[in-house]
Parts: sequence; C-alpha cells; structure tokens
Amino acid sequence: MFDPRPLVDIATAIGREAGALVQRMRASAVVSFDTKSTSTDVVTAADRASEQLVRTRLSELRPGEPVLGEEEGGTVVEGLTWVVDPIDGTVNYLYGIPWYSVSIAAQLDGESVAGAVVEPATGRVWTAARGYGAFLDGVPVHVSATTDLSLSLLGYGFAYRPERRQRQADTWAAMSTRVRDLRRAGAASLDLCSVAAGRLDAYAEHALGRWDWAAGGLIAAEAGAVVRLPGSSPELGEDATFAATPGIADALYSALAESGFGKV
Ligand code: LIP
Repeated sequence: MFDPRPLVDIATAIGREAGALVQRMRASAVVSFDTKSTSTDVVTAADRASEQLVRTRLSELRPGEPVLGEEEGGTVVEGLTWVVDPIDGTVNYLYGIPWYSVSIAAQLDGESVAGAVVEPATGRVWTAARGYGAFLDGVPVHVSATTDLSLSLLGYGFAYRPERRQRQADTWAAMSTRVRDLRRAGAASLDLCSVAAGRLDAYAEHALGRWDWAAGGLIAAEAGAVVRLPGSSPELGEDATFAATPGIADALYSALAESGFGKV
C-alpha cells in the first residue's frame, strides 16, 4: 500500500528551507522584480531563488523525479511529479504583507497525494497526505460547520488581465449580497488552507496555476471541503477552482453560476 506521508515530510523540510531564504531576501534588500503576463503580474528575485533551492533539494532527496514550477515550468507526467509555487502571494510579498507561502505538492498521475504550504512570515506549516487528514503545525484542521449561505464568509481572487478583472468584479458585486462577506487575501494556497481550517467557509477563483492549488486543494479536501479543481466545474468556467464546506457547497455553486461566475 503506497504511503504518501514521507513525501509530506520532504515537502515540509524543503518548504521550510525555501521559506527561510525568501524571508532573508525580504529583510536584506529592496525587493527587485520583473513582470510577466501584465504589468501587475510580478516575479521577484526571491521567487526565482526559492524555486532554484527547491529544485536543487528535490534533486538531492528525490533524484530523477520531475518538477513543475511556476517560474521554470515543467510538465506533469505519469507517476510522481513535484509541483512548486516558490512564493504564492508574490504581490503580498512585494508589499511586505505577511500573507504568502511556499507551496510544494507531490502528485501521482496528476493528482495530489502529499502537500505542504509553508508561511515564511510566521513559520506556520499546513500539511496533508491523501487519506490521512489535514494539519496546521501538526494539529488537525477541519472545515467550518456553516450551513447558511447568507452567513458564509467567501474568499475570492482576480486574474491579472484587466478586461477579465472587470467581469470578475461584477460577479463578486452580485455575490456580495448573498453571503456574509467577502475576503480577497491574495494567496490561493492560503485561501484553500483557510477553508480547511474554517477561517473561510469557501473560496473560488479563476485562472490559477496548478502550483497555486496543488497543495492547498489537497489540504482543503483532507479537511472535509468539497473541492472542485480546474476542469471539473463546467457551470463555473473551465479554469475555476472551488472549495467549500459541505453545508453550503451546493448553494454556493448554484449562486456563483447564477451570478455569471462561469462567464467571466
Ligand atoms: C497568486 C494567487 C492569487 C491570485 C493572484 C496570483 P502568485 O499567485 O495565489 O490567488 O489571485 O492573481 O495568481 O502569482 O502570487 O504565485
């Protein structure tokens, strides 16, 4: 029987090392950056250094296993692939907002089996192995018990392309009267971990990279959330990521579809 738990230990150890590196870089110099898809889609020297460290350490601890990373790319293959977001929440990191992560997941045939989401600013570590539950610093976490959509706290995010952001904003404006409140925190992996711990009742966003959701999606699912990864929610759009506590999952899915979330 395959036991994914040793992979969590590796993701945690390397994630902690990369987290320490990005913290040192943040403390020691002005954070330089380039841009990618738009002028607001930034990549810092720390993003690149973090991914380099993770790749080097994985080659030492797990030689020959492929890596897909946000900055250097790669592909998901049959068998085991490591999926890395060297800094998730890069804009938060750039501005010194302490809500960003190093996210490392192990996927088997494209499905997450182990993951660690490290918060460099606090040292907290979220982990999960498929079938073994979800944890924050080793303490089990579980989704909220919310069953009333109008009393739910909903996390969301925006794509970088301005024309899509306007359509997304229209959707969230429509949703704002159907839930308790909305939160846009800026790091998908930590939004998914927040659903796992009941700090959010749900989260939805378009246009995430596999590296954004690979670890956090497993953590949310292992904590009891209904998780729908890109390609599994036709009514919400082919690139939608959705996670919700079961008590509101169906109602939220329908409300998002009615609000036009699937057409942004
Ligand atoms: C970020 C995501 C966030 C999304 C941002 C960005 P990055 O990832 O975590 O949820 O709204 O647009 O994609 O670029 O910081 O790794």
